[in-house]
Amino acid sequence: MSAAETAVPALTAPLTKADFLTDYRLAWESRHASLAGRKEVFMGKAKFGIFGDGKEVPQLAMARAFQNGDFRAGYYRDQTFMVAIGQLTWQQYFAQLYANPDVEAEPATAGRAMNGHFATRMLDEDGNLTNLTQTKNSSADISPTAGQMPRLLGLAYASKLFRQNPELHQFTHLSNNGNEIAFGTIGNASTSEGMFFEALNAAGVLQVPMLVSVWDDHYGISVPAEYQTTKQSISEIMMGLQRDGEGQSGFEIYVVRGWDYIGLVDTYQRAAAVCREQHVPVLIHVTELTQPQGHSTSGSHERYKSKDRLTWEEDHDCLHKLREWLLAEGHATELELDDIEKEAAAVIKTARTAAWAAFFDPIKAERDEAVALLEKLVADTGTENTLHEQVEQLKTNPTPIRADIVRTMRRILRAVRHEKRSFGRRAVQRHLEQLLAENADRYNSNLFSQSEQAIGNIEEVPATFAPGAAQVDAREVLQACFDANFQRDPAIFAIGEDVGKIGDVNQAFAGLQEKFGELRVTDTGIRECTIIGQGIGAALRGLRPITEIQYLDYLLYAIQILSDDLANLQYRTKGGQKAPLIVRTRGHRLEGIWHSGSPMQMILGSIRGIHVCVPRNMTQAAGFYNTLLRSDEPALVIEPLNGYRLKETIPSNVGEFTLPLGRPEVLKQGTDVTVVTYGSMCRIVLDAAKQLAEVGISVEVVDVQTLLPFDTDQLILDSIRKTNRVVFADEDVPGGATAFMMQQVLDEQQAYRFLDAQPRCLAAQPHRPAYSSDGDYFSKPNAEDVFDTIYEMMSEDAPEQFPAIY
Ligand SMILES: Cc1ncc(C[n+]2csc(CCOP(=O)(O)OP(=O)(O)O)c2C)c(N)n1
Ligand SMILES: [Mg+2]
Repeated sequence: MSAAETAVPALTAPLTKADFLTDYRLAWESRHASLAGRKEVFMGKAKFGIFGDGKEVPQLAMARAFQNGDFRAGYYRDQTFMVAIGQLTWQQYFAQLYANPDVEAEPATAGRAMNGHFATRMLDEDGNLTNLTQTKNSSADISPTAGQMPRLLGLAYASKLFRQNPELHQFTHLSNNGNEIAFGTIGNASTSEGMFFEALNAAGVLQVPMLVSVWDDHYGISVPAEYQTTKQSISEIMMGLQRDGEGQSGFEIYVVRGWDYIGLVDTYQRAAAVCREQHVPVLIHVTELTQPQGHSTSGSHERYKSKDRLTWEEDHDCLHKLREWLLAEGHATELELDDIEKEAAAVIKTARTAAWAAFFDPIKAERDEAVALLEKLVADTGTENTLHEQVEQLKTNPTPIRADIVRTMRRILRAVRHEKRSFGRRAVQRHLEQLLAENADRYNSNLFSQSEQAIGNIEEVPATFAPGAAQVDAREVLQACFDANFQRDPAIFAIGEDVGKIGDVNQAFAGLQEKFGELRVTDTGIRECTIIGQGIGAALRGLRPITEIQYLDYLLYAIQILSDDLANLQYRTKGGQKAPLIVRTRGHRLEGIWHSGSPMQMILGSIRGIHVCVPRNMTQAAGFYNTLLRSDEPALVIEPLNGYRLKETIPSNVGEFTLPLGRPEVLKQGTDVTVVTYGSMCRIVLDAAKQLAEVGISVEVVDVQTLLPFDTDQLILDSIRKTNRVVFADEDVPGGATAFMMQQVLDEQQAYRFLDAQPRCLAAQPHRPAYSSDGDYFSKPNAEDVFDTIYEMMSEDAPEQFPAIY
């Protein structure tokens, strides 16, 4: 049933009986996989399970509309779809349930995400994108409900750019003229999230080929639609998005029952045609779905569903309905269908057994190898029985995990620490090191790119300055940098609030929309979360977005998606996907509670996997953009908000020079105290250093330049070796990024060994900064604060030379 009539015809080549039976078979394989999966969890072979039972039939219909080059951004119910498009095998499905960390066995996440988190591998062995037009693609799922929606918008937006921007037509491995649909799936209850509404509205504004299916089973865990959705119907309340007719902007909205096989197939064919050909976003509300086994293995739905509801679900189970229909239409006999169901069960049993063996046999072999080495060691040492006991325990453990092996080895090595370093002891130690390295690869690798374009591989090109080069407003340095990069690489585009027509609120893009067109430099609605998602999705598809968050304070609206999606994309796919998104924002210091925040610890704590650049001026910022736009890693660049109108000298190679990440710069040499700082604070600290010089104190000022990565060559340590005193200064709250820097320097770099004085942290007040220049002075660290802090340190050492001021 279509809520709006479209001119697009129904399926041209009708499905045959063989197609019906193929679908029926797959539906039952999927059902048996769900049933078996739950049992595996209850038998203790997996820790948690969430399955796609009750959602099989609509996914078969969706798969029939999904073509090579298309993308999915969905959630944990989509196993039937993933198998139907040939991007998941049942053995891989069980490998994920068991958390097999072998990427060959579990290509979606290498055991890192829990089960039901689907993804295809989009990178080759060198970390480069494969030909995405020849495969069916799924972006990597995340658990936060509706978290797939921002990325989905970006996947769809890329099609619009590929179709409408002729400069992109050369990238034939990325797109076929923008014909790709981004298919989204979401549960009914998850549509209550703000991200859902934000993404749908944005898709309507942008007119992008985004096809969203809502799997509506009336529940979100135990909470029914009465508590989730106005009028209990997402399609009804979204009807205002419905376009008025062909050529008008808006959505097409369809409602179809989840057990109506033919209705579903027809709907998806019509919906996909209009979406693909006309780039009209589509919402398909799939109603009357069920959850035969309840939400997940964490509970049973009998606790919260009425008897009537349970009976209704039994009657409306999409598999039972499909069977009824096949029989009623005479497409199959009872016997044929019984056979298919039985064969499906056997297929799942085989897949499950093979997946378990592939998961468990290597662990057992590892265990046996470790036991052999440990037995030798224990025999050598002839120590107490407890050691024998520990080895015996490991040896006879029927379900060992890798932690058991490593734990036992570490404890036994600990116990024999007084013994002589025998051959056996050395062998265990060596083996332990090897196991730790293997497990680090399994569980701690691929946070960053491993490719040729990894940030550390970008060639360093120093800035050059023509003699007598003009001093310009700092924003013009950025403008020239972006101009050069936009000319160099047609895949680069910038979006954000006020970025297009006026060239951003500080005019670093001024004139660039006129020059490069509206598709390259583009205004967006006020919607930080989906601005980031628009960038993530487009970057996944090989484009090079710069997404702008107007002020650092508003990054809070986007931090969730940066953290949950972008930051761990490489990690959660073990190098299977990448999204080299650059997030541009400005902050630290200007005016008032919501325009001068510097919540750096919030950022550092939540987006590991994304680089964080904190340039002190626009030339440094330009250097970072030049580096990042040549790399394939995501980054956040925080420009100093009070720096756009200061004068800077424009480098003659403004679009070419690159700044390495993780390398601090000594802004002023000194011998008494090292001050470690960044961003707008650099100027304040330099000012204080000048004043301190007047009283005979020599300050070395170090700009860290990037917080992530942080001083990879330990240059700060060199400074502290010389001064033996250190102050960490910034504008975050106390215990914020100053604490981070202190940990990096004292703990990681072990600078405590060279300190003659207590290290100090100088941060802002613990509240948001107040408005006005006085508000700034009394809320943020100022030059006098820096002066006093450093003077006090010196006074402690030499009170006669530096008598107390106060
Ligand atoms: C942001 C967030 N809040 C809560 C959860 C826990 N949670 C997981 S699934 C779920 C219910 C989702 O229901 P629905 O969207 O209807 O999907 P269904 O499971 O019914 O298919 C909840 C609350 C979560 N994963 N993310
Ligand atoms: Mg639901």
